[in-house]
Amino acid sequence: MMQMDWAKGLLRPDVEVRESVKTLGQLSGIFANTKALREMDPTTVVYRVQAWCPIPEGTEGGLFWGTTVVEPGLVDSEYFMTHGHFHLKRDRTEYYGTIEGEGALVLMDETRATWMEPMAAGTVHFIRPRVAHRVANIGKSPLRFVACWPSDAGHDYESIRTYGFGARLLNVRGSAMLVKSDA
Ligand code: S6P
Ligand code: ZN
Repeated sequence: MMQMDWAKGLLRPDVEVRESVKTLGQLSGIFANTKALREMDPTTVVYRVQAWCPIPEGTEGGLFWGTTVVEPGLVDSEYFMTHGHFHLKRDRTEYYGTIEGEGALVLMDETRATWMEPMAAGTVHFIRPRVAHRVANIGKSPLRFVACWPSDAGHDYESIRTYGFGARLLNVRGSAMLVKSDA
C-alpha cells in the first residue's frame, strides 16, 4: 500500500518511491531559444517526478503510479514543460489526472500531428496508443498531476530529443498558443 497526499498531489516519500528532479540545465535540448536558456540559472527546477513501481519495470500486465509537479516559468516565450516521450512499446496507453494548476497536455501522433488538451483541477486525460505526451505549465503556480501507466510501456525520450514535437506551446501576448515548429 502507498499513501498519497491528494492536497499536495504527492506520494509520501518512501523507500519504494523513485524521485527525480529535472532542471533547466538537464533540459537544455528541448526548449527552442537556447540563447535565452543559457542566460538562465541551469539549476532552476522545472519539474519533479515520483514513481511507485511495485513490480519490476518491463513486467507485462502491471501498472505504475506517479506524480509530477511542473513549476511555473518561461524560457523566452516557451512555457516550462516536461521532456515528453513516446512509450517504447508504442501501443501502451496512460492516464493523467490533474490535481491543481493550469496546464496543457501536448499530444503528438506518429505523423507529427500535434494537438493539446487543457489541464485544470479534476481533468482526466486518456493518452491513446502511439501518441507522444508532454505537459506544460501555463499558469502562475505549480501544476500537479498524477499518472498511471503500464509497467512494460518503457520510455522513448530519444525520438523527442531528436525531432521534438510538431508544435510548441508559447505565450503569445499573454495567451497560451500551440505554434507549429520548424523542426
Ligand atoms: C510516465 C509518466 C510520467 C512522466 C512525468 C515526466 O510514463 O508519463 O510520470 O514520466 O510526467 O515526464 P517525462 O516526459 O520527463 O517522463
Ligand atoms: Zn508516458
